[in-house]
Parts: sequence; structure tokens; C-alpha cells
Amino acid sequence: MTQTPFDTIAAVSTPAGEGGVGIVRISGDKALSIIQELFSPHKKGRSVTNRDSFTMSLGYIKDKEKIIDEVLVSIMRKPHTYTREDIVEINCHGGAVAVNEVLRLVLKEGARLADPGEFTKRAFLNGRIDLAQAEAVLDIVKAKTHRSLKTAIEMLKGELSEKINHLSSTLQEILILLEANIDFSEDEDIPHIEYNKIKNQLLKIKDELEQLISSFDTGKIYRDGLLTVIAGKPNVGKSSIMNAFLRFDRAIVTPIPGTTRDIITEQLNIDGVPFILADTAGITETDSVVEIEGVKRSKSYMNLAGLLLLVFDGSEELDERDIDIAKGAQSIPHLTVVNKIDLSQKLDIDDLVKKTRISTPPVYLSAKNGTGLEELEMKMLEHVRSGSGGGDYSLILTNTRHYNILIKATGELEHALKAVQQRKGAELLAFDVRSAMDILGEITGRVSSKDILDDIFSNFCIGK
Ligand SMILES: Nc1nc2c(ncn2[C@@H]2O[C@H](COP(=O)(O)OP(=O)(O)OP(=O)(O)O)[C@@H](O)[C@H]2O)c(=O)[nH]1
Ligand SMILES: [Mg+2]
Repeated sequence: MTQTPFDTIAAVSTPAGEGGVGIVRISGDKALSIIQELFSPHKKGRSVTNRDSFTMSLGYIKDKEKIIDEVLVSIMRKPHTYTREDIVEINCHGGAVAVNEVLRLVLKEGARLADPGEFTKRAFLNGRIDLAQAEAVLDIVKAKTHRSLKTAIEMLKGELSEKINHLSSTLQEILILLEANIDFSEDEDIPHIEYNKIKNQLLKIKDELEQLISSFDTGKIYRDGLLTVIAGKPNVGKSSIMNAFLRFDRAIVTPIPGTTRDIITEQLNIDGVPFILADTAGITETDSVVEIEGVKRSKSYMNLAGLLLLVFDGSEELDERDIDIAKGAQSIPHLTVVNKIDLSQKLDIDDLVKKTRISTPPVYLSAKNGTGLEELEMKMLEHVRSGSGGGDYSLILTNTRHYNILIKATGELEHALKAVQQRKGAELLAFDVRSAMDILGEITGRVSSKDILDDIFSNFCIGK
């Protein structure tokens, strides 16, 4: 892609509010002349714009003769910059007022306030990164844990793009073969289409796409967290378990059944995987209006859960409520937890397993002294990992847009495979193969519309 004649943009690139430094970033052809106008270096006679790329200069930003702030100015000359345009960054060390005042002056000198994500959008439009990589930048900014950060960085390195480009070029090869066939005029001997070869190639591509698609569930968990609902009858120790996980007393714990009335959620990271823990009201028959509402909410949360921690009290005999809850939960992914193992045990877990189809073996836990907590955490991790098909973490799909594209592309491949099976002509086959290829191109932005771009970049913060 060629350098496009963009205007010069500027924004504050650090978060709003008080901080040690605030950075105003300028990108575009006027970046250098703007800083030349506003900056007066401490070293007299040294013009900031004559300095080498990637150097910093100390001095003042002045509004005519009035000093606004003492700043460090970095100069980065095109094309080796984030946007492939000239970039100037002004590190202000005054507070928010100074940063905004500096920005105001920069805009007065002819820059325009950047839209959200516009710096990254330029990096894309100027061909420095592809669309999947631009989206990775956004994911990195928003990463919740080091695990989600890791998958985003892999995407930024271009691993997903590489894979997609590889699959696209295989489709391209098939297409070339087919088009050669179409171009034969009618009176020549038409070479026969190698249906079997094409079929095998298409199947292989479809297989790889499906593998990526199946990593999405795990990818989504890495990005957004897995909703993990702690459920059970009153007083089994659900809130105590929540607190044990968090290592602080988040939820109220009392010996009185029916303590928790509302849903309490908190994020827990286990080995970098985010779990959204939800402590619920104990499920029971009750006359209390407040408790009835609590139970209703618990039940609807159970149905939303990606994972249930189904808690039973080891120090109590099994009762009907345990059985009812277990029956309601058996079709939801769950881990069975027997709590209060520090007390003398009365629960007949075998009886419970006989009467319901809950998963075994249970984790034996004491929320009170922490026994079994680590084992429970390991099992929760295992649950997430087994969902990804067991192990290849090198490439995990985290982005819903990519997921939808892959589903669509797989559909086109299925079309093509059907056409192969029916021994359809080259023209029809080529049509399906080309659609699949075009759809895949939407991931890296080789094929993209203005709407898609606007949609993606509007999710960025200003200044990125
Ligand atoms: N000995 C012992 N007591 C526990 C343990 N876990 C919870 N308890 C006690 O059991 C009682 C109930 O605990 P909660 O955590 O409030 O139980 P809950 O399931 O949240 O109860 P509701 O909110 O009423 O549904 C409290 O007195 C806790 O101290 C445990 O592992 N061992
Ligand atoms: Mg509770």
C-alpha cells in the first residue's frame, strides 16, 4: 500500500486523570513543524527537528512567551514508526491541565484531534500491520490477565495472519488450476479437473479452519473469563468458598442459613486464566420474599454458568434439597465439591451419585482451613484446558469477528466440496473457492469495507 496523504493527528496517549507523565502524540507530515513552533530546547541553538530519529530533547513548550510545561520530546521519522508517518511524542510532566494545554496548542498549530484508534488505523492503512494485528493491539490494551495478554501478543506477531495467508494461498493455487480449465476454449481438449486432489486440499483447509474455530471457546474464556457459579443449598459454605478463593472476606458468612441474598461476583485469576466467580443464594423452599427472589436469581445464574461448583456439606446428611439441586445441575458442566471436611463426615456421597448423575470424584474441601482449595483450582483450570481440545495453545482464536468469518468461510468450503462431489464444472467450483478466499481475506483486511474498519477502530481508546 502506498503512503496516503493523511492530515496530521494528535491526542493524549496516556489515560485521563493524574499521573506521573502525560504523553501527547502527534502523527503526520506536520508533526515536525508543529513541534518546531512550540518547543524551545534547553540547549540553545539546537533545533529539535534536526535531531536524529529516536532521540529525546529536553525543553519547554511555550505559548508565545508563556511556559506551559517542561517536557521531553521524542522524534521518530517515517517510515520506521508506529504509523509509518513522522511521529512526535511530547512527555509532559505537569498534571492533566498541562497535558491538555499542550494538546490545545498542538491542535492550534494545525493538527486534528485523533479519533479512537486512529494511530493504529493508520498503521494498518499504511500497510505496517494487517487487520488481525491491529485488533491484537486492542486486545493487548484490554488484556485482563497475562494469559490473555500472551494470546494477544501472538496475534500481534502475526501468527494468525500467517496461518490465514497460508490457507488462502492454497485456495489460490486451486483457483489457478480451475481458471486454467475455464480458459480453455471449447474446441480444444479440455483437461479434466482433478477432483480428488482438489477434494483433499479443500478437506485439509476445512480441517484447519475447524481446529481454529474450536479454540474459540477457550479464547473467549482467556479474554472475558469463565462464569463460574458456586451453587448449593443454604449454609453449605458457598460464600466461605468464594472468600477462600479471593483470600479476603468479600461475602458475608454466618451460621444462619439464607445469609446470601444477592449474586456477588468477583474475578479470580488462576494461572492467568480469568474466572468470574459468582456466589449465589442457597437454593431452598422458602416463604421469605427476599429469599425467594434470591433463589430465583441463583437458578437463572446456574443456567448461564460456564462452570458450576456444586457444593455439598460433608458434615450433614444428604437431603432432598441436595438431590434436587444435583438433578438440576447434572446437564450443566460442573465440579462436585464436598465442603467442611474438617468436621466429622455424615454425607453419603455414593448415595448421591447413585441418585443423580453428578460428576465424580468430588473435590474434598475445607473452606475454613483451605484444604483441597488448590486441587479445586487445578480442576477448574483443567476444565478450561480440556475445552480447547487438549493442548495446542500456540494459536487460539479470541476475536468474535474472526470466529464469524471462519464459520462463514467453512460454509463456503462445504459448498465447494459438495460441488466437487457432484463433479460440477470448473466455473462453479471456482466461484465457491473464490468466495471462501475472499471471506478469509476479511481477517487480515485484504478484503475490507469502511464499515468494518470503523467498527473495529471505534472500540479503541483515543490516542492508541
Ligand atoms: N467447619 C467448617 N465450617 C464451615 C466451612 N465452610 C463454611 N463453614 C461455616 O458454615 C456456615 C455457613 O457458611 P456460608 O459460607 O455462609 O454458607 P453459604 O452456603 O454461603 O450460606 P447461604 O449464603 O446462607 O446460602 C458458616 O458458619 C461458616 O463458618 C468449612 O469448611 N468448615
Ligand atoms: Mg452465602
